[in-house]
Amino acid sequence: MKSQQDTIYANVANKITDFQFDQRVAGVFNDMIRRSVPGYAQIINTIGDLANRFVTPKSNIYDLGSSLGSATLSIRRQIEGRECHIYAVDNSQSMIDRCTENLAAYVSDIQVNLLCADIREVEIQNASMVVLNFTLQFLPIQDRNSLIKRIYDGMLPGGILIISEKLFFEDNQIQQLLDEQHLDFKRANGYSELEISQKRSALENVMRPDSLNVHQQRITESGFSHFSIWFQCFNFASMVAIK
Ligand code: GEK
Repeated sequence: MKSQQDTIYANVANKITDFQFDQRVAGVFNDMIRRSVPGYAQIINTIGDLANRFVTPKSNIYDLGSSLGSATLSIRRQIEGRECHIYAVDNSQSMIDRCTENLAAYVSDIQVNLLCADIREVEIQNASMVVLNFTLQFLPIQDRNSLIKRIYDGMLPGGILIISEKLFFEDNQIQQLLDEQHLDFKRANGYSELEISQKRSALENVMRPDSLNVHQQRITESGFSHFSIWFQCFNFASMVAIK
């Protein structure tokens, strides 16, 4: 996949506007997410491994907030021959356009339906796997419970939901420590203090992390039988829930 280096916040901006998944972001997204999210490559690979374990023949898989299709590609490689449909959904047309190119670059017998739509409006049915890889944190907080409940209702028994998120920690000292460690990760990946602080301001109103407790409660109340965090690096985590 072609991806330019992310320099979006490299120069002083007169005014920092809210972060948007527009054409500029889609063009540098692979570089941006790998340099900003600790463990991203590991999580993408593991999503493929989990697909191999959990996806059942003739079922549906949903990649909600699919961006450039990294999770979809990882899943598709593992489930050849199972006659499944993958639905990759994103409400950014720029992401969908680039994702279409990425998917077309590889041959597969698995059909991927790319939908430019709001994940709150997509019907989930016959699903053996649903992925929310760093997407739930961008939804308004009041819409999160109903989305998880709808996902649960559309899943097959034994199906798996993967939720990866930046986490918020109620313990202030831990919150500060893990936040600093994350900033060090970004610095080590070449982001300047200016880039880090301008991006932070842009995300302030757009991305609102929940705590692990809030995630667990939401998952349990929606009816899932099993829940665990399976990956954590600093304040980034990936969780699994099984119906
Ligand atoms: C990956 N999962 O590479 N409806 C549809 N899409 C949305 C919505 C919504 N309501 N809100 C946000 N998005 C990907 C990475 S990025 C995470 C996911 C990040 C989309 C948004 O357009 C963007 O493409 C994606 O969710 C979030 O595995 O940038 O930190």
